[in-house]
Amino acid sequence: MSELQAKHLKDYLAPAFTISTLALDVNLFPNATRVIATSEFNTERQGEPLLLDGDGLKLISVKVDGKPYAYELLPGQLKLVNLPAHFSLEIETEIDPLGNTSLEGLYMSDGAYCTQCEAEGFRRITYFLDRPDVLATYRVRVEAPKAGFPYLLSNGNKVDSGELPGERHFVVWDDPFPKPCYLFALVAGDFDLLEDSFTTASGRNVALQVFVDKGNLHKAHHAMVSLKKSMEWDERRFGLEYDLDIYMIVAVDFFNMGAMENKGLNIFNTKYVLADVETATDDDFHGIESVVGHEYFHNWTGNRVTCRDWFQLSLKEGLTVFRDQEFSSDVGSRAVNRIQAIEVIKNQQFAEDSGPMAHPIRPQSVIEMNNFYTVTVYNKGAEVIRMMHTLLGEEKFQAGMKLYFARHDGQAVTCDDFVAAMEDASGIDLSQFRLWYNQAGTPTLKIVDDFDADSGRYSLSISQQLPAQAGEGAKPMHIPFALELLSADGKSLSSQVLDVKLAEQRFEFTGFDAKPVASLLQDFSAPVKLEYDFGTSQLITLMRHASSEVARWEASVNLISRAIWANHDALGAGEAMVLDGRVADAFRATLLDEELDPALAARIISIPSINALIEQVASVSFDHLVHARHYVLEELAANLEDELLSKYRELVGIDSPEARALKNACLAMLCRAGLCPEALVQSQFEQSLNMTDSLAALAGAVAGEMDIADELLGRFEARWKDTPLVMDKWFVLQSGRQDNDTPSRIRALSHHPAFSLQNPNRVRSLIGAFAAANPVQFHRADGEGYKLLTEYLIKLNGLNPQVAARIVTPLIQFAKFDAKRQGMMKACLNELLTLPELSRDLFEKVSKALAQ
Ligand code: B3K
Ligand code: ZN
Repeated sequence: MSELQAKHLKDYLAPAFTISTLALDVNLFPNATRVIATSEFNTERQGEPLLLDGDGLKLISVKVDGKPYAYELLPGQLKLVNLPAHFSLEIETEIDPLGNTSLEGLYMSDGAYCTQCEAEGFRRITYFLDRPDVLATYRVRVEAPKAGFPYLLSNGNKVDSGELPGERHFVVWDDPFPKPCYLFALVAGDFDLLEDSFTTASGRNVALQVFVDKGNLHKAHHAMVSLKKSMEWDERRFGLEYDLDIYMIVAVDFFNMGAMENKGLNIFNTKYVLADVETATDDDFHGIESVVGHEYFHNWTGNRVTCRDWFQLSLKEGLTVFRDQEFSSDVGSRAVNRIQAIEVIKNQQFAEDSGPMAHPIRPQSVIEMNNFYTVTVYNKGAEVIRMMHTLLGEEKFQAGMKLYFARHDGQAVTCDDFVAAMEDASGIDLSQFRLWYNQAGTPTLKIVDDFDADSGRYSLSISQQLPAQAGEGAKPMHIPFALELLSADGKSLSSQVLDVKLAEQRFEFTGFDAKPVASLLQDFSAPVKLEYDFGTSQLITLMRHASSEVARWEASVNLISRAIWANHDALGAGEAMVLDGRVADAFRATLLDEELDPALAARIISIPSINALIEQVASVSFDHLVHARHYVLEELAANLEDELLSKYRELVGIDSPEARALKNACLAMLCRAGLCPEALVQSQFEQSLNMTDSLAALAGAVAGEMDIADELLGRFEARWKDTPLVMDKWFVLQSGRQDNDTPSRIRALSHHPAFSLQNPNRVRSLIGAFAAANPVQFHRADGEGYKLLTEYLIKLNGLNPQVAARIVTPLIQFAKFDAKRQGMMKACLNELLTLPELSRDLFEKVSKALAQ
């Protein structure tokens, strides 16, 4: 059980040994790859034993300074004693890439070899100091058969290659930048190659290469364009240039996450590379641009300056998400990108922050590091960087970035080092702000406002409440609170950012003729919850007139959520449901507003999901919520039927992502309310030349439970059965169906020829999407939804623990549900806990949930 024990940040010790260089010789065979690792070690703490990490390795030999050396094999470690201050260590191991279904370390994806080493996968390749604060330069020799493996890739620059007997060949790569082993990568296979180049601001020429599965070259262009845009943007906005002569991206179909920023050799999930208009939606195109950007931006924030230990993960991830969000906002719609980021926090991160896996953006203890690649570390981490940006402003923030790189280039550092650079460069005191790194949970701001007509004084009393997750003795946070005040007829009177720092704080504003309308926490200036008694007319004013487009969207979310909760409560009290006519009028005004970006209008008229609604309250009567939401949706659609249809018709044929977004939002609303003519869906399905429209039509038919739904699903399947990424969309639609046959349909589909439990994309589409995005069926009163997920978790536990632990999330977030549902969810978790070979990944999440 010792390996199930948590590691703690407070126990961090600098390594006793350092490694200056590593020569890695990898001789590839599917079931018996030979790895010879030769490292130059140094120590200033001579006499201490050397403990190297290793996992699933067959040890062949150990030599120190060229001679066989005694060793001891411990669980997960290789121990050497009596070592000199400087020595060379040669270790030979054998590994089994073909048998590796966990997709960590070296594995095979559709006949190609590839690696994934972050966080602790390098120890599955050789015994090593598998920790991010050990930085070495790497020279890698890869050897494989010529047939099937014409490309042999690793980090850095290609320095040698040649033919070998037995129809084999080799390539040698040299990476001059010292790096931790989690950034090591190796790929061997046969690919189509898209090539281009980029000239950096200082005039250096960089070769750009995107490797994709044979036959997919035409789908690699958007990724290449995105890469060049990213390189250009990072120079322009952050003054950061690329540093090697070559940048490679390889797309593989079997991949646990989105992509990986290995130095000079990114490995990507095909989902974030391959796209053409026939097979990828507008959202897919946007996702590719943002992930290509994210991985590229890691070259400075992550690779050149890396993390001292894994508790500091947000140092690179929060910052790099902030950078990719800024990139998307600078090259696309800032408002729409901001709305997407806010939705991730409110709909997913708030749930994590109040659930059993709650952790600060810098966790203090971890059992399985892979469980901490979370929306908290990434997305709340990015919000924390964004708050610093708000407090400092762009100029001082950039000065802070410059100082950070000047101080720490080539080092492995902490989140405190980052904040110190921001503080020192700006002269702004961030001492209280640092609490964001320590305290978990979402603070709530309770707001009461008041207007005194005689003096024309408006006041806001803000009290800050910290949740239990923040820990005992938690202190008030430093919260940048953006505020706009408007006149009742919608004129902007003032905009500012308040520094909320105390448990209770009062702000006064003078010179008003009448009570102003407040737009609070504008643009979500901090990741906190608001408790404030908004009135309908106030929200309608904000929806129409707030200067911030994001605030207009937010007002709409508030308006519609209030209507849904009022009806949820009415059902509980046995009263009739109603919808205030002003809500429909406000939506109508949005639909008819010709000035508004249609992509933004699409967001404003969309109804919050059930999961999003659940995050707004402390406990929910689930069936009433589903009923109330559906009622409001039907009422709205019925009220706006003419406008929705005519807006739809107006936008048909306009070839832009923005127009498609609004057109398909209108379609979705009509379909869900049962008001869409089948012929309209059918003709969009048949006439569409792009995946965005054909998928929207198909989704509409399915959501509207139309008679033609099955026929259209069948036609879609027949056309795309050999295109896995498109079949994923089909699996998602099937797992999202609302009828009671859904669990049995999913079981049947898991035997579909296009499905494989070994492929994470397939698992996420059919099983993960069911649990995370089909709450109506997942939370069925008979418990069949929970049972279905558990069945697949049991299978995945042995195959791919990382993916299993990711999709278990909806099952551990049970606290807001009724006792009966909670009981059924816990029974499933208990069943998992008794599995004989429960992985660390699942153990950590399941045991934390049950301990609640
Ligand atoms: N750094 C990787 C994620 C690694 C996840 C390991 N379980 C991708 C990224 O954030 O860019
Ligand atoms: Zn990242």
